[in-house]
Amino acid sequence: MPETTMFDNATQILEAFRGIKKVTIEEYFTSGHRTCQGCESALIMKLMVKAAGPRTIVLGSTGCMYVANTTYYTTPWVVPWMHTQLGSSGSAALGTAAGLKALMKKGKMKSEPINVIAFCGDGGGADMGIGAISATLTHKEYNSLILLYDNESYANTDIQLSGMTPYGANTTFSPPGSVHRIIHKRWKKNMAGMMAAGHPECRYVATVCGSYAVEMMNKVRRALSIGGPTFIHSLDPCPKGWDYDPMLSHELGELAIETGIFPLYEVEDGIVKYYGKTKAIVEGRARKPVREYLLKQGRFAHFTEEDLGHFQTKVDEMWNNWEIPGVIPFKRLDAAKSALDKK
Ligand SMILES: Cc1ncc(C[n+]2csc(CCOP(=O)(O)OP(=O)(O)O)c2C)c(N)n1
Ligand code: SF4
Ligand SMILES: [Mg+2]
Repeated sequence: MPETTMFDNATQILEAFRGIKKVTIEEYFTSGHRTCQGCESALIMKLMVKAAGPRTIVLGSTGCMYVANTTYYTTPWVVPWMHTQLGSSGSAALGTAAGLKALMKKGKMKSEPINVIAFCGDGGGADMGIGAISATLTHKEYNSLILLYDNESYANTDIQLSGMTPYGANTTFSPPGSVHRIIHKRWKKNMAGMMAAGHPECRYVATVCGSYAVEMMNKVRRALSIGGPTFIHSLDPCPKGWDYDPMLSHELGELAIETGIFPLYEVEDGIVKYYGKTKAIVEGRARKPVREYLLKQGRFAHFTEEDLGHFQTKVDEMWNNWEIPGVIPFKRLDAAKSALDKK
């Protein structure tokens, strides 16, 4: 069998869409799903596969984007799609990419670059499946994208807190009470920063938000065309878990970025590039107060001024003291020095 382009990790050529009018009209995630009204994770699925195009295999770990999307004989997926175990998005991505390569090498299927995307929720990806994702990001000989859709809870099983749930949020595992108002006191994991910092052979990591759809699709296109394993973290407002009117989904996504809570950036070959409104913040635009974001959501309705102040201080620290603001949490030299001086 002749050696083919697949063996040097050829990928599809997916140019960035230059503006909304240039976006292709074909849909590969269509009607037939049963997600909640205003579900941003469903929008992310639609944009993700639209950006990837028809020669794509999607693998999805258990969670809302599996259960609500493939209920008994119905599915919105037009491309081949497979469910995988809750903590297995990493192994599903790696195994599928390796399987395709082996089949092409043996001449059992036509040799062509096929996109492999595995998605996972925050519970499945940032908690249960983090080891497998990490392993996949070390295998530079296989092309795949892992997209973590972060609705900040184990939503499908009724909104339990995950390692990505924000400080103080009301979930079914952390209901505020009269004795203890704040039950969940841990700060959210920094998934994209962790994946970028810890995997030197992963060429591309990005954060995205569905409120900025064209930019989001272009990050997917970059991730799929650069070669090797890549990782994208998307923050997805969830009307059910966050407790707000579904019409606010888009606005909440914008506010997460404008308050600086969720910075938009990409790390390509070790170089950090901010984009969109995050870039404007880095260049000096004032961040909106976090209360504008938090108080629009029922899950923070129990917050007092003290709680809002604590949240704001933590976000300020991320911008003022981190080595790379919003990306790498090691203390900047001046911030570390003043912390030591205070001791
Ligand atoms: C090993 C395993 N443990 C528990 C479950 C039950 N379960 C199904 S979906 C789910 C929630 C997953 O949360 P997340 O990954 O954040 O996705 P979301 O539901 O929020 O979309 C859980 C706990 C399971 N399917 N498999
Ligand atoms: S619970 Fe949240 S993530 Fe799940 S389908 Fe509803 S809006 Fe989407
Ligand atoms: Mg979740």
